[in-house]
Amino acid sequence: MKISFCCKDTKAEPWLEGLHAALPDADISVWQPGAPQADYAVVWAPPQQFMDEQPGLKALFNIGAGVDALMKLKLPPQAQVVRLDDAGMSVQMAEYVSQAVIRHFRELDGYEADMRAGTWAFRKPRARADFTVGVMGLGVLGARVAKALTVFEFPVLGWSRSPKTVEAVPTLHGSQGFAEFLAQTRILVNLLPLTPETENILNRANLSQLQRGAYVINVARGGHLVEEDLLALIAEGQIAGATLDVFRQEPLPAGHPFWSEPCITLTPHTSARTLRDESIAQIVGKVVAMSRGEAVQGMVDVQRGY
Ligand code: NDP
Ligand code: OXD
Repeated sequence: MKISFCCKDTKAEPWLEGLHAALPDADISVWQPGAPQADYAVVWAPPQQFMDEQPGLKALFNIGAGVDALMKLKLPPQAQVVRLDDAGMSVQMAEYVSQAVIRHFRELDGYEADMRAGTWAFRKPRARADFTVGVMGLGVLGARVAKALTVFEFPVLGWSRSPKTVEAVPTLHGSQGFAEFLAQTRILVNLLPLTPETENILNRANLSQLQRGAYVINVARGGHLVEEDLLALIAEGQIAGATLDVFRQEPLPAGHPFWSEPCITLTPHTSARTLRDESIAQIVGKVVAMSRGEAVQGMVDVQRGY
């Protein structure tokens, strides 16, 4: 079995070591232009040339949950696309989003600023019931985040494309449920995949339907958010602020207005990192299963785009 590794911005050696250790009989190497045909590929944002030169690939294992970069390419005709299916990401996402929700709800940025200024002062406790958290996307990550927030007794509401059941979380779905979802939401968490249907979904028209003073947490993709609309809505007071982990251009360019907007908390696409050991174990398990003709979890529907 031949496996090709083609992952942008990823140190290859430890991945190759881990894959070799688990699959000692496989021929595993970093892809170079002109390399021989592989059976399977481990990829992150590969170039089109890779796809063009590897028409015989049986499966592409994406070392992330989001496959939007892959969906922009013309893929080998028979290749199945397999995403990371949690692999240690959902607990990270649950802790990141919970801290962002709690930090906003408990006004911790304000307290920190007060204390730094030498001011010992109290703010009136806010009513949890007024802070419904709306989670867009109830997949592997969104469902875990929604459940985690119920532990802190926030009212949580979920929204997905098709009807979904998440324990203790009321849900809405589709375009028919979207207006009601937005109207009830005070803290909006985006965990949708980036597809033609969801691109720019965090725009003026939709964000204006949130409760006044709403807060936005975008941990999915920068392409979901119309950045100038968010900045304008913050200036107008419709949106109180945001926590943003993902951006249209990454790294966020110097001089971008987000750097200096005090109501926006920024992190560098780090809310749920790919964990190498967990990911290698998952990919190896799936390579073995697929080579035996068995079904695996985390198959991407290329038509749907996620
Ligand atoms: P999943 O594919 O498991 O879930 C996607 C969810 O979004 C599903 O509930 C799906 O609905 C819903 N959805 C898709 N399209 C629409 C639509 N048009 N309208 C309404 N709902 C829709 O994805 P994950 O939970 O694993 O990951 C979500 C995203 O998080 C990834 O695509 C990636 O972009 C991002 N991510 C970011 C990371 C970071 O570090 N910032 C790390 C990892 C992922 P249905 O259930 O009906 O199919
Ligand atoms: C992912 C990511 O999609 O890291 O896994 O953003």
